[in-house]
Amino acid sequence: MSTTRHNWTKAEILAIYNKPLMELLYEAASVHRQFHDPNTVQVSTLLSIKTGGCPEDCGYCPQAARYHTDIEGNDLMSVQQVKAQALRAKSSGSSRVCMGAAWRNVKDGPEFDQVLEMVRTINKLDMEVCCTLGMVTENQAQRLAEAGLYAYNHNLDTSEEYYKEVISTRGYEDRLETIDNVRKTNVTVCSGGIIGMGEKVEDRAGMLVALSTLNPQPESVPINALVAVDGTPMEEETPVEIWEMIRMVATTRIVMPETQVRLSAGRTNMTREGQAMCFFAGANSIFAGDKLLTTPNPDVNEDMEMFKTLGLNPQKPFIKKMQPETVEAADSQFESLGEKPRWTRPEHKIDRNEEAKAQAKSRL
Ligand code: SAM
Ligand code: DTB
Ligand code: SF4
Repeated sequence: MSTTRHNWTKAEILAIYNKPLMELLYEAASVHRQFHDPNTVQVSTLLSIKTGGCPEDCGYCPQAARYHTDIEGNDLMSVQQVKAQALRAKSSGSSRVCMGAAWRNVKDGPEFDQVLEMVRTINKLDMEVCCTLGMVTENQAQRLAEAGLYAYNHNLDTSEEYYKEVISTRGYEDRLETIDNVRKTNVTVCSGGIIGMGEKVEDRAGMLVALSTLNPQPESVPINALVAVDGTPMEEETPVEIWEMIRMVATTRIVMPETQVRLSAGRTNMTREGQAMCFFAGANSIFAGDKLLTTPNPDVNEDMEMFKTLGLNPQKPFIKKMQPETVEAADSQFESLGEKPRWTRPEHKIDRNEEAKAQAKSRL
C-alpha cells in the first residue's frame, strides 16, 4: 500500500525546507532510495515547436510578446522538422521529447491537428512524448491521449498568493483545471514551478502544498531556477543560490516520494558538485540539449561526462508506465469540438510587468 501523503500542510513543508542541511539531505536521500534507483536519471529533450509572440504576461517569460527580448520568434514547426529533432534527441540518449508552444491555450483547428500528428510521429519512434501547450479542455486532452501522448506539462509556477504578482492574464484556478482535465485521461501529469522570482520561502512551500495535495500527485515535478532574461520584468532578479535549489529539490522529494523530480532550467549556473547534491537530494530527471526553449542549457557532452563521473545512467523510456497506443487521425473517437473555452483573465495590475511593457513600447 502506498504511504504517500496527500495532506501536507504549509507549516510541515516549511519545517522540512528549513531543517539543518545535513538532516534534510539524509532524509531526502533515504526517501529517494525507497522509491527509486538512485543511479538512474531520466533525460528529456525540450523542443520549442512554436516560439515567441505569446499573448500572456508571465513576468518570467522571454516569449511574452509584450516584453522586448532578443529571442527569435517562429511559427509552428513542421512534423518532418520535429521528427528529425526527435531522432537527434533519441540518438543522444534522451527518452522523452517535450514540445513547448508559446500559446495561452490550445485552440481546435489545423495547428492543433498538426501537433497531434507530431505526437503520433514521436510515439512511433518509441520515445515518451510530452507537450506543454498552455490550458487544455478535457476533449483536447483526450485527443492528445489518443495520439499517444505520455505526459502533459502545465506548471503551477509558484503559490496561489504569489501567482498574482507574476501573471495577470490568467488565474491559478485555470492551471488547476487544466491539470484536472489531463488527469481524466491516460496521460501523466507533469507540474512544477520556478524559484528565484522574488517569492518568499512560504510561497515555495505553498506551491508544494498545492502539488502534493493533488491526488494522485503529479508523476513528474520540474523545479526551475529562474533564467532572468533581459527585457522581462524579472531581468534584475538575483540568481538563486545552489543551497536553495538543493533545499527545494529535497523538500519536493520528501513530500512527493514517488514523483520524478526534474532539475530543470538554471543548470548552466550550477557546478557539477551542485548538481550532484541535487541528485543526492532526490532529483532524478534533467532537461538535456544545448537549449531549453529559448535559453541556453549545458552541452549534451558535458552532461554525459557528468553522468559518467557520478555513475548515473539515463533511464529507458516507458519504465514507469506502459507506452500508450497511437490512434490514427482517421480512427479517432474524439472529434474536434471547436470549443471556445472561457479561461479567466483577471487583468489586475502588476507594476513590474507594466513597466517592462512600457519600456518595450518606448523602444519601438
Ligand atoms: N505556454 C505554455 C505555458 O505557459 O503553460 C507552455 C510553455 S511555458 C514556456 C512552460 C514553462 O516554462 C512555464 O510554466 C515556466 O514554468 C517555465 N519557464 C518559462 N520561462 C522561464 C524562465 N525564464 N526561467 C525558468 N522557467 C521558465
Ligand atoms: C519546465 O518546467 N521547464 C521547461 C519546460 N517545463 C517546458 C521550460 C524552461 C524554459 C526556460 C526558459 C526558456 O528557455 O525559454
Ligand atoms: Fe506564454 Fe507560456 Fe511564456 Fe506564459 S510561460 S508567456 S503562457 S509561453
